[in-house]
Amino acid sequence: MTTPDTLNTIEQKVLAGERISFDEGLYLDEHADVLALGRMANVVRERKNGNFAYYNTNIHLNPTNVCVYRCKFCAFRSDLKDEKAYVFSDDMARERILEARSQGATEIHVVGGLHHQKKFDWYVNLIRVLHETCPEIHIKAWTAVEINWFSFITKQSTEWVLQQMVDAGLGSLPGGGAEIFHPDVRDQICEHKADGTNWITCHRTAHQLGLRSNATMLYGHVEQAHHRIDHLCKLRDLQDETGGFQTFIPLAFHPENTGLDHIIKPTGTMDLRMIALSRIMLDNFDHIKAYWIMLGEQIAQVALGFGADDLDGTVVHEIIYHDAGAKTPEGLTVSKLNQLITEAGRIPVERDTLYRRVHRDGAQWSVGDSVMAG
Ligand code: V47
Ligand code: SF4
Repeated sequence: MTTPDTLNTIEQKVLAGERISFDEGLYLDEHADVLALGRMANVVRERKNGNFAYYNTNIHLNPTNVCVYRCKFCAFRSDLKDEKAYVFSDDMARERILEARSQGATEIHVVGGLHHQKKFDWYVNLIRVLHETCPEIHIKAWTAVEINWFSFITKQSTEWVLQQMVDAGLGSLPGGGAEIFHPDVRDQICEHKADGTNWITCHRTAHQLGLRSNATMLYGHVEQAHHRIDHLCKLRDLQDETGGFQTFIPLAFHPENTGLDHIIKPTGTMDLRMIALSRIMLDNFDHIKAYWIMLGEQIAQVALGFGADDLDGTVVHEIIYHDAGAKTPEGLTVSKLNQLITEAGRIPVERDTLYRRVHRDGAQWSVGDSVMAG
């Protein structure tokens, strides 16, 4: 049913802080205009995070691009014998985290391919090398798909795998690998890797072990509105159960050099709709991230008025989206992030991975209390 009354009823619920249902979410996705979505999302955003907008100082490390899987949306992966195949050595990993330290990074974000020949020890050792070199830097590493692969190759439980990683220095899990949970879509774009249930189970286990994690949704490919809403409802259910998610990141599909290169990249309006819709649906998530690398600086900045409260970080050495055609720079300076946020009328706050305020005194930094969240 498409009527202004329906939109009005949903808007009243959102303004009253009430949860909206699957059907209401679907209605918004299919019928609401972007400004109506933004208006509602901004209320939720300001209720949870006031006028603050967060960023962090981080660096990425993708330890190998060799991958046993062939996700159709991925331009990053490589076969074992491809010219572009690479694998990080311990020395390269040390060099990367020392570079992170020299730039004042509080976080290193580590995800990569599932290498045909690397044993579990290689992945654990990488985390240990990073942690022993710079113990002050938070290691956010391995998607649920990678954790699932480690369980497969070791024949051990998810809990065991995560515990080995925590013992080596892992601090939290990023949100990647979620794509779209619904099997009708997953079977078309990444049929062999961990399915939606595995992804959810992995994050549940991580939360039960006391780890925090993020969640993502890859949109703008073959999925439809009901798949997106299903995805958001599954994340909302798990968050009700564990409270372990920190932030949700809608990821815009970049088609270049992928098996889906006939699809046109989502437009700015679609990007803003997804930010707003997720802010409205995920009433139990504290943060929604507008990942500027993916969205571009301009849309990410505007997204701060459409539900987003976080721009991610300085992100030096990004490969995954640049292989898929992203035209954004590989990194932004802190002063540029501050400028984007301030011009959007928000107050910039540097946070660490766990959303604690970062205080800087020259080259030294320390973390304070948790920044407000609703
Ligand atoms: O799982 C891969 C996506 C994800 C493409 O947790 C693509 O803070 C668009 O999850 N077009 C990995 N997306 C990155 C990720 C992430 C990024 C930033 C912050 C955080 C966080 C997590 O990237 C993959 C997949 O969904 N991806 N290829 C592509 N062509
Ligand atoms: Fe491999 Fe990840 Fe690319 Fe899929 S998205 S092919 S799992 S590197």
